Amino acid sequence: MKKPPPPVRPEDEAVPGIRLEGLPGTSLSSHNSRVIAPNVALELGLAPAPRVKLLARKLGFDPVGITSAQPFSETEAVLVDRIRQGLMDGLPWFHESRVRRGCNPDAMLSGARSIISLALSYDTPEPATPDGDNELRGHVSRYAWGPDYHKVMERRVKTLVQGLQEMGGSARFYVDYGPVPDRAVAARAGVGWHGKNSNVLTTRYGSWVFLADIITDLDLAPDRPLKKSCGGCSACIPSCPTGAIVAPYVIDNTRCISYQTIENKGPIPRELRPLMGDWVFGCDICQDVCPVNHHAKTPGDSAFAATWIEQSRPDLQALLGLNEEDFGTRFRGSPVRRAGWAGLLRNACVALGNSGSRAAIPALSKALAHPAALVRGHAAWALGRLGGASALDALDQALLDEREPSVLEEIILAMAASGIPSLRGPAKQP
Ligand code: B12
Ligand code: SF4
Ligand code: SF4
Repeated sequence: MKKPPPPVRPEDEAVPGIRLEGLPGTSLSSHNSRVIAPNVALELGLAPAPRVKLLARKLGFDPVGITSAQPFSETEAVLVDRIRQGLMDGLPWFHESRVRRGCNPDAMLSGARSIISLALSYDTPEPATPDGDNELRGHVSRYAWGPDYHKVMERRVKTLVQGLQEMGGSARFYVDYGPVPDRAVAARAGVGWHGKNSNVLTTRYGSWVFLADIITDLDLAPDRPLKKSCGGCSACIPSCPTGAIVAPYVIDNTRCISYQTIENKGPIPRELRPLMGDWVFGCDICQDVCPVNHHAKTPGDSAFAATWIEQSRPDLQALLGLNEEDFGTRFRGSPVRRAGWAGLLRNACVALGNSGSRAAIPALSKALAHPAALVRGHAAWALGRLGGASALDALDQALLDEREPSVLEEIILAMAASGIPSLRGPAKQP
């Protein structure tokens, strides 16, 4: 007797009602092994929107949604207001003219009719910590465990753009870096909904998705926004250690650990350092606590999988010992590169200072002689936070050798924090 076909799993349905399994040119048996054949959907005689979605699903994007190229007027007003309130401070490139352009698709592609919103999940398993591991380890946010998502997504988006061109359309795409408000596009296209931690949440993958957009002059039938919200949940708001979620859906950029560890190239404000824990690149706390993420069980794209514990939980002392060349080699093709050599070592100092472990003192003492003043200053802070005689000895020596005023200030404050008598000022008379 002939075996009945296997039941259609939800993830095999690219477009409701269109079963992909068994169609020529599709290979969805393994979630990530797609055979790319842009002409297949054309051969099937599908309408343009499902045709585009089928191609996108075959490239691994999920969910995929379409919205019109109408201006994002409400978003524009929200974003301009955030800039004016100082909530986007620290990102000089995020200015009003960029927002106005990004919220008006026609300004980016003349004759724009539709926008395709593409999500790609990076929710991959974390490598196991080796048995008996005693290293002081930091945290890298999940999105940066694997290769740079811009590159991974760009390759696939370009194939989709090629498909749109074959359908007679012009297209312009953005993978994160453009002025397009990716989350607002995704929400309007029904890809997900706005969470109170400001991330877009999807049904299958929670918020563990990257977003990209293609603006096209093709007329594609739009999807509707999802009728979903966080409801009564607000777990992410108190979870943020730096108080960066100042209200539901509102992030104060400069309080966010993600900004401080990745985008800020200067000193980290002293009042934030003790609150940053062991995050050395990005931060996932407000996503880790999210119940939608706990319920999302669909595995993400294996292109982002980490194979080595150092990718997700790096040895902090080893990071601090990297020279510039080692940094370049180790983080080639990784999003972590964006922090820069000195920036990453600065972050490692803060994480070691927060570790509470005096085992970090020798590595931090050595970092007091680092060529970058940024690293020396944060090493001093960390030594002051850890305290103890050997930390104070190292700071005392550095006080004599240091010439850079900003580092001298860190050293003096660190010594004062540790209570070294000579820096406390004259003793009070009884
Ligand atoms: C600038 C930026 C940052 C900044 C500022 C973060 C921020 N909250 O805006 C910093 C460096 C801090 C950052 C951090 C992160 N980022 Co970032 N970032 C961007 C970037 C370039 C622009 C975002 C932006 O426009 N911000 C301005 C704010 C005001 O916009 P918004 O968050 O969309 O605001 C919306 C909501 O507030 C909503 N809203 C307002 N009021 C209300 C009221 C109600 C009732 C509702 C329902 C909604 C709502 O409307 C607004 C407009 O859409 C985008 C890429 C892009 N081109 O869009 C990536 C992007 C947002 N980042 C991304 C990621 C992955 C992150 C991190 C998770 C990385 C990490 N692990 O460290 C963190 C998350 C921090 C957080 N909780 O937001 C992804 C988000 C994917 C997703 N699922 O949402 C994006 C889309 C990049 C990408 N293409 O994949 N990021
Ligand atoms: S990413 Fe971290 S610091 Fe930023 S809002 Fe979320 S919990 Fe707060
Ligand atoms: S933790 Fe709760 S409030 Fe925050 S994004 Fe997730 S569901 Fe929404």
